[in-house]
Amino acid sequence: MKKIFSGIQPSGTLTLGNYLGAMRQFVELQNNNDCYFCIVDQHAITVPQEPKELKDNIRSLAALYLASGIDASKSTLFIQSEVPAHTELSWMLQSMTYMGELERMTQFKDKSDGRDAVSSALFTYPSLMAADILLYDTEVVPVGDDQTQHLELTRNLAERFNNRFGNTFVVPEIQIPKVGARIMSLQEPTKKMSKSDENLRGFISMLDTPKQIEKKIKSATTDSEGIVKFDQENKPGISNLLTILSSCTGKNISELETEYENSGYGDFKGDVAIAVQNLLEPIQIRYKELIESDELDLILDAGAKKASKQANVTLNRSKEKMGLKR
Ligand code: ATP
Ligand code: LTN
Repeated sequence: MKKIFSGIQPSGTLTLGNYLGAMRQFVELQNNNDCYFCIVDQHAITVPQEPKELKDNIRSLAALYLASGIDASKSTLFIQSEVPAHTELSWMLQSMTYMGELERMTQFKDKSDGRDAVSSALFTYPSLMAADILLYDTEVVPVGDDQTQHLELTRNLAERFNNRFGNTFVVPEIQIPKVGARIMSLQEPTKKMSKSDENLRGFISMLDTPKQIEKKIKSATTDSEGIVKFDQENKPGISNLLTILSSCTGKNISELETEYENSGYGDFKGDVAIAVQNLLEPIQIRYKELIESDELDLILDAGAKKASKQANVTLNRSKEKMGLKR
């Protein structure tokens, strides 16, 4: 039984990438581990958010966690801003994070690129993420592979704190899925699929209708070779669709290459669309029941209470070590 922590930003409706890269692992892990899953709303506000939309996205993400199979009797589901220990520890960790480390973060570079006004919170985002993880004595962090650099910084901060002030934090390990760790944009398959992409045809939202799913997959960028083969460098579009089909069906890529040896891209894309529709349909049905229910609020209240209790123990321990307590 291991301590697991992960977070997802309520910055839009979750994509197929979020589900295959992160959420699906969470559901498996909760059966034999002590899991904390967080709606990281304070990370979402590092870029501008419209208040009404943010509120809706927080609720929608909570419902999607549950609809995807997170079971509140097994896992602790909560909202980051309802547990103040996260920002408190984040400040302490910022005092030990170097500017140079933050400047090297590729997510910061990607998200600040082209913006006129970049918030200081976007820059210090990784220290808050480290606090999220370290507060729960987390041993394993299941994420997509875009989070590798942030996890490395978290490990460095935990070790730096332990070396300077004595053993305080558990140094966490990253866990990345074998297939689906980086689902790419359907329109620009060299870029990761992202829920905040301005090109709406680039991502499949978990709440897209079957028609929308079909349309987006049918219009996905491919190549002119006409052969269904995995070759990330020369055929990024087809390789991405093969990864999606493999993740949705459980068949491995070479099996699929053989299956589609004599098929055109049209038939292949049709089957990818059906596989995605089949995967998302039951989740969407449960989502519709949950989104209006009071059950959702009860689960989030209980989650914040349980998370606070655990987080405050670690926060007090780290304050004591730093000399912040009387
Ligand atoms: P945004 O686009 O707003 O930056 P995001 O979708 O990239 O958001 P999160 O919502 O915080 O980021 O991601 C939640 C989880 O989903 C993380 O574990 C992340 O690694 C994973 N993830 C995000 N995008 C993908 C993707 N394209 N493929 C696989 N996993 C992904
Ligand atoms: N940075 C992550 C979201 C995130 C997270 C976390 C993931 C915030 N805190 C703690 C794992 C553990 C992202 O952008 N995907």
